[in-house]
Amino acid sequence: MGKTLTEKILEKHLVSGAFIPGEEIAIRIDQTLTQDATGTMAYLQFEAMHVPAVQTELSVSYIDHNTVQIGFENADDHRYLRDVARRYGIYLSRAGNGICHQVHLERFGKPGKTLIGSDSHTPTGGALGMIAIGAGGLDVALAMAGRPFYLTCPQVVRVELKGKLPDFCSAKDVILKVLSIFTTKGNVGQVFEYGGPGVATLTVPERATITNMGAECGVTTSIFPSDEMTRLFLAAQEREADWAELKADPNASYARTVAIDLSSLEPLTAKPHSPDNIATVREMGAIEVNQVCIGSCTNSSYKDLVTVAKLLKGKVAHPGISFIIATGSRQVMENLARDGYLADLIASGARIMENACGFCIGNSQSPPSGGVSLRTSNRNFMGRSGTKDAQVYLVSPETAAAAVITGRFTDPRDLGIAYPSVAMPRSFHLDDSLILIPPKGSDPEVVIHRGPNIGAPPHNDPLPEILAGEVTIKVGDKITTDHIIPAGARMKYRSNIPKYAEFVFEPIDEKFHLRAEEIRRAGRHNVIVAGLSYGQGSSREHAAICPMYLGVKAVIAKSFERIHAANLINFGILPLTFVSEDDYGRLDQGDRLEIKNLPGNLSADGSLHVENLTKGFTFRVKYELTARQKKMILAGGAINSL
Ligand code: MIC
Ligand code: SF4
Repeated sequence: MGKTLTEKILEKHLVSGAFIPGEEIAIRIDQTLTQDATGTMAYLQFEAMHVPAVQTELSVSYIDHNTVQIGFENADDHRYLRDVARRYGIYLSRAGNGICHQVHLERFGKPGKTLIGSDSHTPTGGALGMIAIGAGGLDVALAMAGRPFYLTCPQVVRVELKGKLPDFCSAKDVILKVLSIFTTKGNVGQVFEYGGPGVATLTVPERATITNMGAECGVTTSIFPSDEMTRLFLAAQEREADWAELKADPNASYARTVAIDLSSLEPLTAKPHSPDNIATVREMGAIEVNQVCIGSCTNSSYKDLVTVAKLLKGKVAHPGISFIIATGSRQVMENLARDGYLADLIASGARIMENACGFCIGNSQSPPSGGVSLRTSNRNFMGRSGTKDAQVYLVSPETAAAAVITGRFTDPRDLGIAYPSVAMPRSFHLDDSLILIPPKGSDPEVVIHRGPNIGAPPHNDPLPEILAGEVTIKVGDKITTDHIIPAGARMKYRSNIPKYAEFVFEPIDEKFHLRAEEIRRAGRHNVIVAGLSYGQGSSREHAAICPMYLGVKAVIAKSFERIHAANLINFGILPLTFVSEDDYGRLDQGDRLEIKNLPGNLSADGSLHVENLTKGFTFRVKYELTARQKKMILAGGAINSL
């Protein structure tokens, strides 16, 4: 039997276990990436491991998320990250150089390598034929310390692409189609491996849009073969030597195959408030639009922006539209400038932002109250834009440009203009001067500056004998990490857990932290009850650390998303699932719950009895924990168990 590309790369990196889907494996990690919003905590944890220098082939620290500096906090984080990078042998991509995923694709990703990153969109690197996985900061810190990365061996799903994209349809429409098929839940433990004749028609940046948003499906990662297109992209980056041809065997077998005919696609959108709420742009009618944001790590390649520049040439943004552009990297921005397209975009009324996450994470450019915002980014969760009642739609750059012209939702095919086909350049103008290369190994002389907002990672106690719990909050399905611990304006507290913890569940229930403190003071443990797919979205481990800090010991959900479940375990919080989902309906906020003899019961058969003391009934929950994870949970988290 032949092998999938996923299996080939994972097998080459296996440290323990075998390629048996569903079983735990450990793999060697070649490359890591962090970004500033998750990186500070990751490096604080790395420092606590007392390893003299990073043990990977390459580790890169990016400053791209918290680049709006209102107050000293973010600037202090940037300075800390610069010092830590030099001290421990980490490359530093300075603020202004671009978004981690785009820059990593351009300058560092390599076919056949493994990459983990403390950001859920790390799978963007799969566009180059590498296994690139999003993880919590602690897992990345462990990889930098030379330890393997543990994951559930994935099932490989083949997405077979046929045909060729029609005019005015682009990679965003492909991944929105994928999201309409797979949705944002139920794909945990899978890898989407792209294949078929349609693959050859897509450039690496287009593939990157697709692998990037695979994160919205909740898969472990997505991957494309490394082929002639990959070679051309790497050659354009003067990195042809990094290229190798990689593909699945023709007789490889897959858990499932889904075919998509690119030729039959039409412009799509993800309606508020979920990336899988898909409709055609035509179906939307002529809804009035207030804001258009083009950029983010999903759609801000050179080709994306040149297409927009060409569509808008000679036109000015409709008076009703605030038109925002945030390019993915300094390289893209500089090439647009050198080729004259930046001038065209400025002439069309674009408000040019930094090469950074910016609007995507809601730390700037929030839309007006109740406003409609069309964005080329990857997430439209409620409130993420910074405006609670805004209506955010995810669209392709082509559809975004059409709305800039008309002020309304418009199918770009109805603009009545010819589609500007844009080829990927044979070579990009390259300038890595904003990447600081560290000295080989470590430099113990470097003084690490820490501002007053940077605290040590918090301590957790071992798991108690008896969980004397109270349901602090009961939430529904598809709760994202943006609900659990918001980003945007709150993100500057990432390095200050006591302060950041005040915002746990802020978008749903501002009083959560007060209740949690009260329950903890009363000597009880906080328990969160949730529906399906708990912890979607961002990889931020703060969605586990801050609840841990507030005394949360267990989350009982119908199901969990992968990165969040791993983060909960890393920080000593039990992820439990209902044996019978009906029991979800029988629980309410305030119910007292008890689980007896936790250490003893955890080592048994994978299920636990929970007594509802308030209502007088018992129900069963299950857990899927390996021996390694049980040890970690019992110790109160990974740091304690180390
Ligand atoms: C996101 O897109 O939600 C983020 C902000 O990039 C997060 C990381 C973070 O919360 O810092 C992610 O995707 O993991
Ligand atoms: Fe940044 Fe948005 Fe990409 Fe997250 S999804 S890395 S916030 S651009």
